[in-house]
Amino acid sequence: MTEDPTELRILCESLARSAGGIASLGRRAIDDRNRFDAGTKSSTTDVVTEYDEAAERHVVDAIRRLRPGDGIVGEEGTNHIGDTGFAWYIDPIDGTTNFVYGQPAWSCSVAVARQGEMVAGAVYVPPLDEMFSAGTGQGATRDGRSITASGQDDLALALVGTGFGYQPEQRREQAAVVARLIGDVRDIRRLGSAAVDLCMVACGRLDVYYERGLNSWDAAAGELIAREAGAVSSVFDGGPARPVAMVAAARGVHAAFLRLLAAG
Ligand code: LIP
Repeated sequence: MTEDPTELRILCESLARSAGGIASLGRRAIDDRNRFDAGTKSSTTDVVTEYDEAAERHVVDAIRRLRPGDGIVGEEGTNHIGDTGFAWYIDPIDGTTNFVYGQPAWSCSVAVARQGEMVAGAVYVPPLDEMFSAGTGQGATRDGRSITASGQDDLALALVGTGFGYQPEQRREQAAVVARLIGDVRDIRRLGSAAVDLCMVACGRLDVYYERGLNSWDAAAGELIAREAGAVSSVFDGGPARPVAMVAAARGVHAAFLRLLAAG
């Protein structure tokens, strides 16, 4: 089995695109029925559909067929321990609330790590028909064309993305942070998909993204794409990026944003 980041990146793109095809069929079915059926997970607002599950099954089956022995972690319950040193992170539909409501910010995210370090990842955004991807040391692309994070160096002019968890008290605390930041930046956007947010930073459509409480699968591909596009990623106090307290920002505003975040 290949260990080449370029070949792994191509496989990530293929798997993300195939997940997007399954999800898009579901989106059209929801439109045709003019209603959605969804289960819930961590709270009554944390929804999951048959399309999340079908897309994850498709990706997992492909990985197990093509790369037997690799580990696999998926949002909808997949958790295969591998013995090859490679592990895959699958978010079959990131932004499921947007997906069921027909809002545009939802995506299919596939990433692969080697010995715990992400080496390739892809985020496909079906409503935009845009494929973001990166490989370690290869830079990042949107539809095969190189992308870079913004050159923004004035925090007061930075467009900042964020998101909220599914527990009411956590959301109130997160909203209080937004209320504290909003007067010191250009504006705030809550797109609804961490993977999309991170890709927006990667191509300069956002200058900063931050969010507490993500899962590995939400951020695995998007953080690599943002970093390979020249953004700086970290946790809120500046340490190495982790989903629990994710920040990805244009290099010119990253340090200033961390100071603003800490000032509360
Ligand atoms: C979503 C994240 C998003 C967050 C949402 C939700 P999901 O993931 O991508 O950033 O703000 O609350 O957690 O649950 O739609 O896959």
